[in-house]
Amino acid sequence: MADFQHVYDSPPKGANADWTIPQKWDAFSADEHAMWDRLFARQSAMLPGRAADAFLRGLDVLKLSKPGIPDYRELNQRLMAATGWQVVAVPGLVPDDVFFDHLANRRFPAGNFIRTPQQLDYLQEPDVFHDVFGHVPMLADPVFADYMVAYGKGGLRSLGFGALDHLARLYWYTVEFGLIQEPQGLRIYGAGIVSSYGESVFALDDPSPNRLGFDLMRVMRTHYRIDDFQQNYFVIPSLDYLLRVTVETDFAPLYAELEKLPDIRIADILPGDDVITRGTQEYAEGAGR
Ligand code: HBI
Ligand code: FE
Repeated sequence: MADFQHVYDSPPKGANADWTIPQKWDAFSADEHAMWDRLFARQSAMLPGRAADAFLRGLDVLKLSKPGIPDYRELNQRLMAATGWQVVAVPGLVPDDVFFDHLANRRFPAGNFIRTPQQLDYLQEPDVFHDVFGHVPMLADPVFADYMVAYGKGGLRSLGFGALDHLARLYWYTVEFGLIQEPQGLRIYGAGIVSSYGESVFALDDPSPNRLGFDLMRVMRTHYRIDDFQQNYFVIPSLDYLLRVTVETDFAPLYAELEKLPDIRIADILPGDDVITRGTQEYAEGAGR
C-alpha cells in the first residue's frame, strides 16, 4: 500500500493524535457535491435486486436534508441512533492500529476527499464516496455493526500475533467484497462492490469469478487483488453467521495453524471448497490482465 498518495507515517499537520480531522463540510465545492450526487444516483439506481437487504435498508440513513456529500453532524445523529456508530474524517489511509482502534470504538474513518471526474470508475485509495456510500449503510445494521466492532478488536489482537495479513483478508473478503445468500438469490454487501458501478454487475452476473461458500480459515489463506475486479467472492449464509463465527472463534490457534499452512493462490479451487460458481477466469486471463 506504500504507493498510495495519502499515506503518512505520523498524523499530518492539522490532524489529531488519532488521525481524525474536521470534516469542514462547508469547504467542499459545488463540483465536489455534484460528484457525490452523480455517483449516488448512479449506484442507488442499480442496487435494488443486487444489494443485500440490510444495505438497501441502511441507505435511508444517507438520505439527508440536503443533497451533496453528507454532513457528518447530521449523518452521525442518524447513524448513532441506529447502532451507536459514527463517521470520522481522516486525510486518507491511516495506520492499521489506528484504523482498528477506531473500529473497536464504533468510529468509521472516512477519507475527506472525493474522486475527480477522471477517477470516476477507478481510484487507488478510498474516497468519501467509497467510505460513506459503501460502508455506512451496512453500519446501520445492528448485526453488521457488531461484526465491525469485533473485527476492530480482533485486528488489534492480530497485531500481537503478527497475523495482520491473514486478518486483513477476512476484511477484504467480507467488509469490502462480500456476497450474501438471501432467499431471492445472491446479493452484494461488500463496500468495494456496492460503491463500484462495474463490479456491482460483475460480482453477481459475470461467469469469470469463483463464488465460494465462506469458510474462515479458507478466507484467511487466500490472496486477493487490489488492482482490478476480484477473482474470488466468498458467500456468507447470513450476517448472524458472520458475527457468530468472528465472536465465537478463538483466533490464536488458527493463527498458529496458518503459519504452517501455505497461502492459497488467487483463483485456485481446493477439494474441500463449497463451490457455488466455478469461474471461467476469462476476465482475469483476458488481454492485458
Ligand atoms: N485506513 N482510512 C482507512 N481506510 C481503510 O479501509 C484502512 C485504513 N488503514 C488500514 C486498513 N484499512 C487495513 O488495515 C484494513 O484493510 C485491514
Ligand atoms: Fe473500504
